[in-house]
Amino acid sequence: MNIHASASHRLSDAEVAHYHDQGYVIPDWRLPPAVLDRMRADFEALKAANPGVGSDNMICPHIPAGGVQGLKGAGVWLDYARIPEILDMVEQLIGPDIALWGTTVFGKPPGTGKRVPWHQDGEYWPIRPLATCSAWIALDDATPENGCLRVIPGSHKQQRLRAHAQDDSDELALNQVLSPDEYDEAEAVDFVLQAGQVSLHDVYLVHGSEPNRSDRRRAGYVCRYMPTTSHFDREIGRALQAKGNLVDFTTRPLWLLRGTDACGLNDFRVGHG
Ligand SMILES: O=C(O)CCC(=O)C(=O)O
Repeated sequence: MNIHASASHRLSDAEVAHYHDQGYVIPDWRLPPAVLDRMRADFEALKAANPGVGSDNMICPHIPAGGVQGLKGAGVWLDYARIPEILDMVEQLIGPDIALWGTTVFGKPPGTGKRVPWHQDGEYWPIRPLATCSAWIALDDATPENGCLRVIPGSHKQQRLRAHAQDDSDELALNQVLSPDEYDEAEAVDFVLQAGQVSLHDVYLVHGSEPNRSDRRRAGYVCRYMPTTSHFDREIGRALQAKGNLVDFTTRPLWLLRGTDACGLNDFRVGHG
């Protein structure tokens, strides 16, 4: 599917400054309604194709041939990760050399959708130096009632990974949990989004989300974009897995979406066969 091949969009200077200062931005842009409808239908198809995988955390739907969790994905999710307006905005934030290295649908079902514990993404990822901009696309309206994303503004600034502990309990959608003395929940900001809106956040930003206690679904599709000045280091991935990270990064395919491999260390062949 060719989504808006010729479209482009630029963040304002104020939006770029907000991202760098606060660690996130909710741009003044939204998905065209037809693309949103299509994405919602593709989410239904993804769930139907994967009855054994809970929809709270469906990892790498963009990899058609069995991603993590044995997920049967579909190429259309890669098309969504290539939406030019989103890449334009990401380019303003992380530069012109961009690799896609991951995607996830966090599709919290009504009533039972799980908590995403407070965490920093960098705790989970084998990228050095740590860098990634995550684009979280709302498939549904997201509010505090259905468990919207919550962040601690400015918590990315020290570029420091804070203390996390592992918790494999079933009520959590992720298992690395930030120590409560590492943040002040009173500072949290809710990302209230309408379906089709997007938020962009930095790899060091402290964030999480509450369970979905409402009768409305809260699904988001997040795409992870890395500047290729960083290295997606599969050996670090192996070490993270040995420490309890549930995801295998050793065979994860990377896609170079813009520019070149600036650090020269990234392997774009692994996992594509
Ligand atoms: O969708 C959520 O509630 C959590 C998303 C998240 O942690 C992320 O995109 O990094």
